[in-house]
Amino acid sequence: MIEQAARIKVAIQKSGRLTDRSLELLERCGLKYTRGRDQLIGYGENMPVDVLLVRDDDIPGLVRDDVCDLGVVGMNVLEERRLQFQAEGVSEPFRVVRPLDYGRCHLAFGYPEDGPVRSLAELPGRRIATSYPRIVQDFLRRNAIAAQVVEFSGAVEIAPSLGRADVICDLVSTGATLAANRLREGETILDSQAVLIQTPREVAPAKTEWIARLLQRIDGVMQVRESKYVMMNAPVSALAEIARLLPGADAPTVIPLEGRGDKVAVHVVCRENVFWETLENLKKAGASSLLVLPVEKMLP
Ligand code: PRT
Ligand code: ZN
Repeated sequence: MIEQAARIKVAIQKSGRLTDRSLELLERCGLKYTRGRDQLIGYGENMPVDVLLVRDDDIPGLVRDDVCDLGVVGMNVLEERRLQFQAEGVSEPFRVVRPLDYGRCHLAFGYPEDGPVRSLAELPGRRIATSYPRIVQDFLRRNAIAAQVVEFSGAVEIAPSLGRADVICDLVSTGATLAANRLREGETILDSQAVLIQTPREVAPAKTEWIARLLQRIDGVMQVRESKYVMMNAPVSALAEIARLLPGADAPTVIPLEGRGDKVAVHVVCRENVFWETLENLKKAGASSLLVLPVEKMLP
């Protein structure tokens, strides 16, 4: 049993849009855990890492207060909290250590299709409904727009039809919600994705090494997501063209083929997806017996 003080606590969303991908990320980093009866903590069995399952809005505060060492949260929630902490005089409550490339969305204005506001120029004097009052206020201040922010905790998109606001500023992913509420998407004020945050304060030395290992594994997981291992046979004369055709390929391994004259086997890791078009072009360049395999793990 590893002593309690040396255990790393990672906060992730308990149930919502980021939950599955966040758990999957930790599992792909090798973490096996058992969930306690209260379901709020997953205890790591094979690593000194415990997972706290909480509301996403609580995650920045848990990291700021050092209840958790790491947390996974959307940039939108993080930025809203950062502005709040800033107003309270807390300068660096947390540090963004990795963008995680999921949970992508953006915070954008939504203008009623038949309303008078069509762009930022017509915002002065209007009411803006949003769940992100600080981000919107900050945007208005930086752009010297005098408009009123009306805070909504949910269902922001119906505020204009209820007569509670003239426009909205809300998260958009596909745009379907805006369209269903007869709102036209306007300017984006924040691009968001899930990010890993860490406390900026020094952690116990016993934790430092495991945090570093976890970050390295996360890098590995992110890298292999799109990576492919490509194998083929090819004439030596085609090697330069093959290297040009393969996207994001590291230095290929070239292996002589017994008794096949100038033909060699080429093995290469591509850091991007390999499409049919690429394989067809490789074949045209002289390659044969092409094989594309997914990469399971990678440690640079
Ligand atoms: O209970 P808890 O507080 O933990 O969850 P929550 O309800 O606050 O958050 P949740 O699970 O809805 O979202 C978690 C995070 O996912 C957000 O903070 C964002 O970082 C990210 N995310 C990604 C989104 C969306 N895409 C998204 N589309 N969060 C919300 N939406 C909503 C948006 O508010 C709007 O109502 O989906 C609607 C728009 O979607 P489209 O596809 O119609 O454009
Ligand atoms: Zn929330």
